[in-house]
Amino acid sequence: MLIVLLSPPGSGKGTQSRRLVGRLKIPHLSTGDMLREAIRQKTKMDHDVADIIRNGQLVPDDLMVDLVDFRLRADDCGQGCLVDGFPRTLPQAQELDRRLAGRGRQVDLALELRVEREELIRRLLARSELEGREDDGRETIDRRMEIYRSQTSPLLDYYRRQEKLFSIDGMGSADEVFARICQVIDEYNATHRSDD
Ligand code: B4P
Repeated sequence: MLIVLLSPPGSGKGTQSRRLVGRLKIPHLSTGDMLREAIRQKTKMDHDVADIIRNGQLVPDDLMVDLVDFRLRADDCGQGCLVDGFPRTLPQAQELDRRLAGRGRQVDLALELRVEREELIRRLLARSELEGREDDGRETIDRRMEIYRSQTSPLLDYYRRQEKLFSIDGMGSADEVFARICQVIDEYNATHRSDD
């Protein structure tokens, strides 16, 4: 099962993905983690990714698509993958679909975690205290939220039109949110097994 997780910064993408892959036994592909790791390893890239992330902007689409596509072609993703934080723009989603279709594959499910803006800000500021992530400062959070609104949220309609979108209440404790996600996935699996 190929799942994409689309949600605003601070909505719990990383938190829930780590739990979900333990249950589904599929790899977790977090583009944020991949980029941070590339920065740590000083991997040579065509763009100053560290600067882009520090400023809360989006890394260019061509780089992101190549990075994800390369990872998805690995053997361990053959039975599926949970892609967290990608796609983030319409061109990323369209190119992902095009490349997957070329291999007879597709995105099965797109999950959205819905969290109120004040709570998103609260979580990111709390993480900033704990982990000191450079993109969790107040001004950068606002920029990331605006980029989510203008560039990523149109993807909700893109997947809704394909009847793949499931929106989940992301408020409450991480355990509560996880239980809701599991319910959606269990229902999806039950329906799809009975379609076979
Ligand atoms: P990400 O790493 O994806 O950053 P994020 O949106 O903040 O999500 P993350 O998974 O880290 O946080 P979560 O909501 O789980 O991206 C970072 C940057 O990389 C982007 O800004 C961009 O520059 C670049 N990038 C990544 N993908 C890209 C793409 N496809 N195209 C272009 N650029 C890309 O958690 C946040 C906090 O909330 C945590 O501290 C967590 O503990 C807490 N939390 C979670 N759930 C909670 C709950 N239920 N209750 C209380 N706290 C909770």
